[in-house]
This record gives sequence, structure tokens and C-alpha cells, in this order.
Amino acid sequence: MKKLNAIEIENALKDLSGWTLDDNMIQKCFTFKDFKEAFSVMTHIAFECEKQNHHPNWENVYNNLTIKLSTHDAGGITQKDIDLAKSIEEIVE
Ligand code: H2B
Repeated sequence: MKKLNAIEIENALKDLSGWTLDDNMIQKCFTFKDFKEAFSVMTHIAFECEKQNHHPNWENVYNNLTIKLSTHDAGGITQKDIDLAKSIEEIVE
């Protein structure tokens, strides 16, 4: 899949509130009520990732979840990352 250029990434992020480009990945930090809620959301996201065959770099510390997306195979951001970020937003909402 084709890597998005800087302008394409910037445009895509306009529809993704809170997501930023950092270190060649798009990323967002989420805060939940507690660990149980964070892990429950992570489980939902994990199933969606399997469906899309696209997987995050993520870190969970108690009720905080940081998600970073890039396409390893392409060495940058692709539409797959944008699509997964949108799905993650729908799950978190
Ligand atoms: N996830 C991400 N984030 N980037 C990839 O390039 C990627 C992936 N590739 N999940 C997939 C799996 C690939 O390794 C398998 C073999 O299809």
C-alpha cells in the first residue's frame, strides 16, 4: 500500500480529533475511568485490528492508553492507519 505524503496525512488528520503526527506515526492518548475500562476497550480494538489485519503500537498504564499507528510494511503512514484510527474512534465513542 502507498505511503501518504505530508499533505495527505494532514488532510486525513482533520477528521481525526486528537490524533497527531509524531515520529512518522499517528498517535493519540486516551484516558478511561479505570484499568478495567481501558482494557475492555483494548480488547474491542484488538478484535477490530484482527479484522483489518492491521495492528497498533500501544502502551497501557492503568487508565491511560497511548496508541501509535504506522504501516511497518510501507515504512510510513498509509490509508490503513487512517482507517484503523477511525475505527478506534468509533469503538471509544
Ligand atoms: N500492522 C501494521 N501496523 N503494519 C503492518 O505493516 C502490518 C500490520 N502488517 N499487521 C501485517 C500485520 C503483516 O505483517 C501481515 C503478515 O499481514
